[in-house]
Amino acid sequence: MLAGLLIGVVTAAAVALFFLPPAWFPPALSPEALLYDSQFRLNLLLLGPLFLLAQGLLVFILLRGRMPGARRSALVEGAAAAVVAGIFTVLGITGARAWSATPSAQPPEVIEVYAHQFAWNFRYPGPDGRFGKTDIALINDAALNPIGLDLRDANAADDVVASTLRVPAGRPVTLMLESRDVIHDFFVRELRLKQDIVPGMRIPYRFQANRPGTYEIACAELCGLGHSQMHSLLQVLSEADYQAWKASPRTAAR
Ligand SMILES: [Cu+2]
Repeated sequence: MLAGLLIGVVTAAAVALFFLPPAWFPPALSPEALLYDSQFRLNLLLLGPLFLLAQGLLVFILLRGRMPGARRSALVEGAAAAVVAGIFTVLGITGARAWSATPSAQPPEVIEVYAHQFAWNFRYPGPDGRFGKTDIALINDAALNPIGLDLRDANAADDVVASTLRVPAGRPVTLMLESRDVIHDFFVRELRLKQDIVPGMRIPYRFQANRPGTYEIACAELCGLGHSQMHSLLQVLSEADYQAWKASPRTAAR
């Protein structure tokens, strides 16, 4: 009896959270984020009623107690399993489509993202369009070389390393995500993106931000004592502002 009432209250509270405005997502920033939002709504539409039905039945059965002489029905159980399998197949196919959709064929702006305990750095290739060499032995935070840029390499001379991520609005960007120590996670709410960054791997993420503005980048993987301090900013600039920033001296990047 008590368990039934408790489950009823918890279910009602969980459903109420979806209707309170502060708990909802901030406006989407990219076409990819809009796709993920529609996938999320589809999940909610298909699974929400099923969740309520299952919880309602559970509460009903707990309040009513065991019925003498009740028997299992293989037909009902089989039908329920088939409905659930059908729903998950549909969600699997539509979800895979939303995740792999590439809205633009334009070549992307490539920016490297370096995560470490407990800061973010972003590298741009500079006017030559080429990333210079890096060497783990050259990493030196005190000398303002957090990514180990090898300045003996000609391609590295014009590379820009910044602590704020600036991207142009309205055209595709590919981030190459790397970590120099432990697992971190690149999280921007407006992009609907949470991507783990695994040491030893270069993980690409392609997106297109369509609305100029400033958005928070947070680390979403508990990565040590300073984890809560590990955040930065994503600045989406108009094309003119982005080109002006790129043309400015490299000290402006800091
Ligand atoms: Cu982190």
